[in-house]
Amino acid sequence: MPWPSERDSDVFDLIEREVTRQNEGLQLIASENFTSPQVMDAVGSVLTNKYSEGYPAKRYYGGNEFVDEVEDLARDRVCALFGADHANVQPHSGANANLGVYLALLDPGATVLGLSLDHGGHLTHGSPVNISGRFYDFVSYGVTPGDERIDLDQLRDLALEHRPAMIVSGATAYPRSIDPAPIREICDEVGALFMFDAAHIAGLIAGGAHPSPVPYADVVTFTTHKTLRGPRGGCILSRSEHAAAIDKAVFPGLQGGPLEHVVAGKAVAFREAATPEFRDYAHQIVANARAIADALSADGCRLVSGGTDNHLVLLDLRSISENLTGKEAQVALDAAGITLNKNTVPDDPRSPFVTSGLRIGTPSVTTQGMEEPEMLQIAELMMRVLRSPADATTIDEVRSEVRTLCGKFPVY
Ligand code: DSN
Repeated sequence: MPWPSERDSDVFDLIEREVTRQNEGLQLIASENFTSPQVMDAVGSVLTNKYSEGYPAKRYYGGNEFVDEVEDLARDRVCALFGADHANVQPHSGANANLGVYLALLDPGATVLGLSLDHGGHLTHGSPVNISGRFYDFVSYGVTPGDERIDLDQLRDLALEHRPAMIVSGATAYPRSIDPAPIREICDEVGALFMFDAAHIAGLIAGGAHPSPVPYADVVTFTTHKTLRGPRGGCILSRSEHAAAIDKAVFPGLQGGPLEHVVAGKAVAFREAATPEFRDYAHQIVANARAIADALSADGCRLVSGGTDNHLVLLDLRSISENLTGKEAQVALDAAGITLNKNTVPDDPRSPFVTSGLRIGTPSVTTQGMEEPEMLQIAELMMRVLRSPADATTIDEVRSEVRTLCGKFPVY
């Protein structure tokens, strides 16, 4: 074989160190998870060698008989999992899934409503620094100042005023359930299409721990690697009348050759997500988030919206100390082996690089098998660091306790 026999230790030593980091620390980033060995086998397979532009039975190159079956399996499994008419499993990412929908269903410059980024939305929901905000005319809606839930009155008022072609629902930092029914009503009232970005909660929906938007929305997009626990990638579900336009937008409109090794990993993950064990898992993610929320609240912390219904908690650090920023807290917790991300809170006076909040997610620790007692311990460990973020002794002590806790729940 022409391949080098010498191991590329530059790369593989770093991967080994990352394995250790994932095993020995607490992974609380709400958009991450630990995918299964079978998903990783599929993603590491020879399917990476194949070009397969097009769709099953309609490819540009030969040799796709097995790839076609893999992609058909992925499409059939995800349609069955969510009760959808049609699926496109080729988007390389959630951002591409969203862009594919916009390309398929909107004219350039069309008016769209999306949740504002600092109220929990996503860059692809119209941020001016994203292609969505540059090519379409997005108008932002937000959460109420009182209970910090999506402000449906404001959403309706904006819809009546701007008559958008589409309303985008879904979030990346919103700790509450999103009821799709009233949003469908607003869409119908103003003649807008309804896109639901379920990236964060796809696994909760699959497991019955969050209401499904599929019966209400024209299109549902999601990433496959968050609560759904599959490989890194995107997916679009749609009603049949949008299927052809969406397929054409993803390829050849937006992407070239699909990553069929990743599509195979998605197929594996969709089967895993259809099991009774996954249902239990999805509900435990929520129970664990609630346990952390309750513990932090009991310790005097202010949580955005007062708690959680899903996989994440948004902690307003100003309730611990006025001067404590998300940036400082993230660095101190990471040093203690607790990895999560700084996050803006609604109407945050600080920039997204500094922030006043932290986003805490439970998908990964729940995959490890941790339950409510461990969540109480995690909340207590976090609070010790957050009360003394500059204290090296505290950070060392917490780091050692984190390693001991994680040692009881090995991942890889
Ligand atoms: N980066 C993802 C998240 O953390 O929510 C969104 O794209």
